[in-house]
Amino acid sequence: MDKVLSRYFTKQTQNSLQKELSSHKLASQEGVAAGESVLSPLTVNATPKESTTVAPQRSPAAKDAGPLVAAAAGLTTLVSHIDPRDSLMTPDSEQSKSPVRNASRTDIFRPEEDDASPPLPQQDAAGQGVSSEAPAFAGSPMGAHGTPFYSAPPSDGRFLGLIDFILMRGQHNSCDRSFECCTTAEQEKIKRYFSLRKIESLCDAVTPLLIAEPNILDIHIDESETLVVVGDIHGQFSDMFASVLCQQYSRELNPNREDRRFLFLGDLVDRGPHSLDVILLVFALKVEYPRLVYITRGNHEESKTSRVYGFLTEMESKLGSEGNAAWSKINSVFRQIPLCAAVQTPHMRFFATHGGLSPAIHDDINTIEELERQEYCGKLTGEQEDIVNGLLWSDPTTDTGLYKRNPRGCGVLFGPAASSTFCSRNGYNFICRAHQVVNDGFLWRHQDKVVTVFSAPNYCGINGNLGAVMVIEGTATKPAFVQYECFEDLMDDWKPPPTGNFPYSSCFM
Ligand SMILES: [Mn+2]
Repeated sequence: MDKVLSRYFTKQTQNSLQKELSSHKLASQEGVAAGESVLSPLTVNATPKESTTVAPQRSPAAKDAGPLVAAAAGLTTLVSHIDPRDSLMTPDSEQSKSPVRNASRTDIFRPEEDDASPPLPQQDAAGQGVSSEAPAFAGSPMGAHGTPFYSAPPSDGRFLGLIDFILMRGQHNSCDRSFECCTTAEQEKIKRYFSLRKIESLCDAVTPLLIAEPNILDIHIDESETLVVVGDIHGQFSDMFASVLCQQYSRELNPNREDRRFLFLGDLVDRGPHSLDVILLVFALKVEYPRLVYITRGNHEESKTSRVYGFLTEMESKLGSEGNAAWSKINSVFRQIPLCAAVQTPHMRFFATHGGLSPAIHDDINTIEELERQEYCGKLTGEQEDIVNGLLWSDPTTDTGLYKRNPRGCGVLFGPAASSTFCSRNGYNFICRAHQVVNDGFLWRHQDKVVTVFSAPNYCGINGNLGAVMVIEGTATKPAFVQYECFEDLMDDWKPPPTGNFPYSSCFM
């Protein structure tokens, strides 16, 4: 365990993680021991416990099943090969119906000397460094490095440099590098972008965009578009960069090379080592491309949770004396994040949220639309609080038809009848949610009325699960899923490609 933790997490987070894993185990035991009759379905504890779902360890056979193929051209191709024989779970009838599409992705690294450009954006006379970024990077978050992340024009322009900086950290896999080991140029960028002033500027830019969005995002995908639905990331920036955002990098595969749209279902922060990179990148993409990037709130986008499960510690570690203020500022943005989404394509319509349902919704989405989401954990009525708790914390079950107490201590367990009734009354084909580790990265339940998507592979470095994203193409009649292994595990065998032979100019197409 120690070996896994030391490889996977920065030293600063290892101690807190060890503590958390211990309490995790306790929470799980308590959940099993607690009688259902102790609490009514809507009773919540003041201090909700975290997930009690822990997947079994990955078998050696399954780990070996993720081959790393070094192509002769020097381009490294990582293929997530999912063989049914390597399945970690006993196949059940629901799971076997899942439409599976194995992932194939192109490695997106480029050689280190690539770091010589782009030039640092120049600060203006007042030291604001804001307006001057736009011209240098306008329309090209990747700057001189290659194709822009999005071909669409940016809405603001001030945060293209930040996007470029964080993408470069992913590209060079440099997040784990200590500050002292970075080059002077890298150190300057870290000080510049991971500063309270920059974070406040970004938060002030993203907040009005989020406030303007309704509690239930109304997302329409037309025939030519593709929506990538992303479950929990939990600070696993390497996996988000290499296996989630590659859905956009590989857009040459899309019809008409359309930009792919993303819907993040929350739990971007906590637990993993790089919540700061993850949240700043998603916020910056939201500001610059508001129609291409959407976020719904998870139970970790909440100060009482992110204070305890790693994000605050990470912020204080990385920003020093500014860490607490920056963490507070980001948490003030969290309060404005929409609660769920209704996604409509020409061929399907589904409801998406982080956790799930609540009996307080009464199968009427008007109850969700009417509440003041920024007042969650404070001024909402008890009934409204239960609605948000359900959306952020609930889990599906087959132990009951409708609802029962959730051993997490917050939200509820909702059964097949609850899912079916909610979908039929509101015209949804299914519910997509995140919030639980599942071995294959996705799992259909409730006769295909509920799908769980979890995008953090080998969660916490110990779960051995695959990650997955749900890909909704405008022409498709059913969702597809791209699965992937943990990037850090694959990196154990990764060797940098020979300098000069690496065809990096095409890697971001
Ligand atoms: Mn969650």
